[in-house]
Amino acid sequence: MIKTSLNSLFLVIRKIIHIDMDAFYASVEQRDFPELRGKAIAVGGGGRRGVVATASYEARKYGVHSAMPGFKAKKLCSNLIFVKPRFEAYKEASQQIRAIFKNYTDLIEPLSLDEAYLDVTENKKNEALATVLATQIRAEIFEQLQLSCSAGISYCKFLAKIASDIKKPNGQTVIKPHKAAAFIEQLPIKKFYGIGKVTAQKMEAIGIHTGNDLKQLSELNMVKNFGKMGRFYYNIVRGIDDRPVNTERIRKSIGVERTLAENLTELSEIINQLKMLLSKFFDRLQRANNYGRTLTLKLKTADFQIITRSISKNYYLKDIAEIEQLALQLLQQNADTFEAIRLIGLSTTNLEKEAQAEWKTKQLRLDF
Ligand code: DCP
Ligand code: MG
Repeated sequence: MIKTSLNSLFLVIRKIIHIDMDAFYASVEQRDFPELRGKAIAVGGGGRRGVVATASYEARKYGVHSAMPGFKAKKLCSNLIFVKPRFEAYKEASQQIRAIFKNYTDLIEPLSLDEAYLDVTENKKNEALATVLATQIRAEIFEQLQLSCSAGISYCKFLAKIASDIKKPNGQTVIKPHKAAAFIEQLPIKKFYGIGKVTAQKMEAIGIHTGNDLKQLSELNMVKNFGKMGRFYYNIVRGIDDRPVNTERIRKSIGVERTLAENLTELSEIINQLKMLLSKFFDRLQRANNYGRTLTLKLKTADFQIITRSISKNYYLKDIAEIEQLALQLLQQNADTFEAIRLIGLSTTNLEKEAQAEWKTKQLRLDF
């Protein structure tokens, strides 16, 4: 009894939002080219063997969808307009939405250009209701980018992801913990994010069509039937998913490199280049306010061989004079391994912020 109540003291129910842009590429095109608005358009899919990347909702009414061959899409929808993709524009929009997410939380895990998980258990707005935050985020995205998106809100990634699809486009759905079991039980297997197409077919073949069907399998049977993933399925079908929101891939290295205008053979010239590179490198470290314990020198020889040499300390390298001395040491110790150099680079790994982030994740896990 005592143990249970102590545990519940530390139980943190997380609040996860999954945001997914609506008809992303197509919406960017319709935004930027008003003549395309309200029309059935497909991004990609042109040419003889093209495949549709995505279609506007107007085109989806005809059954046009992602990954469909262009000719088939045209058959379904004769007035379909094919538009060439402009990846730069999608990337820019993606960066803008991520900047908006940052106003709410630093715990952001992008899944692709147009979707991300946000852990808003603690958030920069001090707002207790994740649904309110989702509404605000969607409004802010629409105001700044004139693009709509949908949101799923729940206590875990699995449910948040599925929820964002329910009221698409331009809607949001919350799945509260006490509603999770019933929701998952009625969920068709093909909607389980994390169960691949092939596995889903295998499940259907043995009569598993819904969450409820899947739930009947023992853990042992799950593993027998579906291998390593079996345990994951066993858990998600019970609404158990502790996977943390993995903060935008934690940076593992910081570096700079430069391809030289001409191959350098003289050690003194290489040293000069290295010193110039060093100031740029140090500037980056300072701006990131992130320093590493390992320094690596990279050289590409005139015949395209890559030489890397590293040195590690048990403290973070924050002093430019020391970094210079170590870099020169790495260069001079290896001067007899090359004749001419065409590229030179400096990088650092075992970063301070990486270590801090790992520590934080471990702490968070302990709280469960
Ligand atoms: N995409 C692609 N090829 C696919 C699927 C998607 O190139 N087979 C691209 C185009 C989409 C973007 O990725 O615009 C995002 O994919 P989504 O699955 O989120 O689809 P959409 O955002 O287009 O539509 P939805 O409103 O259903 O999210
Ligand atoms: Mg999308």
